[in-house]
Amino acid sequence: MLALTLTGLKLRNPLMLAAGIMGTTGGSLKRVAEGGAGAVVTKSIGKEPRRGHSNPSMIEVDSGYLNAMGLPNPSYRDFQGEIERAREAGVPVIASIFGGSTEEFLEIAGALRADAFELNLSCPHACGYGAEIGTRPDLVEEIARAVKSTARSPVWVKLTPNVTDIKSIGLAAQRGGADAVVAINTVRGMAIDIESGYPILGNRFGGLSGRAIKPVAIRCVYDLYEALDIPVIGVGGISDWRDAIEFIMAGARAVEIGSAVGNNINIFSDISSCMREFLVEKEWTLNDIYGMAHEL
Ligand code: RRO
Repeated sequence: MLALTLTGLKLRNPLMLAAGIMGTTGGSLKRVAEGGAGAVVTKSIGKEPRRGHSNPSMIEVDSGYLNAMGLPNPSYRDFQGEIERAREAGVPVIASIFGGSTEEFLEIAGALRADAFELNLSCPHACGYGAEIGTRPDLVEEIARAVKSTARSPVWVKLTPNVTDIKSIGLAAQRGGADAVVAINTVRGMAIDIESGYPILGNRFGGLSGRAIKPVAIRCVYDLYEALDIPVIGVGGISDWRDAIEFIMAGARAVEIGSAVGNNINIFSDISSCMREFLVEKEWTLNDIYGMAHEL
């Protein structure tokens, strides 16, 4: 009852692990898949190994987390084995990839094999990467087009909410041939230690995730659903089954869950059983609730 086909991938349910959480090793991705996820997305992988920003790189704040991990990753050259191990769980494995140029994206997408690619054009705090590229529609279109023209797997583009008009970026991804957009990455933020007067994060600034950003994400998904023809994948602050339903009603074909996995690794099976019960009680299908909030 929750199964769907998303950009050609068969998912047993619309609940996926978001990039950045438990996504660095095949073992942890596999464990999340065994906890009921319909698909899993890896930590963002780049061309060269990176240690990331200095600590503290993740802190808890009111209703969420602030992170400035700084794209730590082992490089795509050392990552295929992790994807293969994750695939043992039998669900699609999506490689989140980042680059500083079209050529870098092409190099990585050309070398890695995954069930889909999620292009990270939205990390809010990495010089030369992520949102520095993803706030420019011309570059988003160019990168989406280049990767799509060579990749053997579907191409998703993950969008930043830190723009005036997310629809214009989503439309650029669609023009470039992206198969789906993913909304949203973290919201720019920072915290200051009042005893010392210093910013707390090693990088000073970071990205806010968790419950606090859900209304921002819902609005982005709602707007993108109206503007685009390709599917929108919703992410941002999902903590329980009601949140997942809300995203689908806003227009998300599927959702990704990140911060909340830290508190409950079996959140995917918990949410899917509650979603099933809700749909049965209401006599609705997944399709019935998809975009329901637009049917006014
Ligand atoms: O690694 C990070 O610091 C990071 C990434 Br790649 C991202 O896309 N979003 C985020 O909040 N942190």
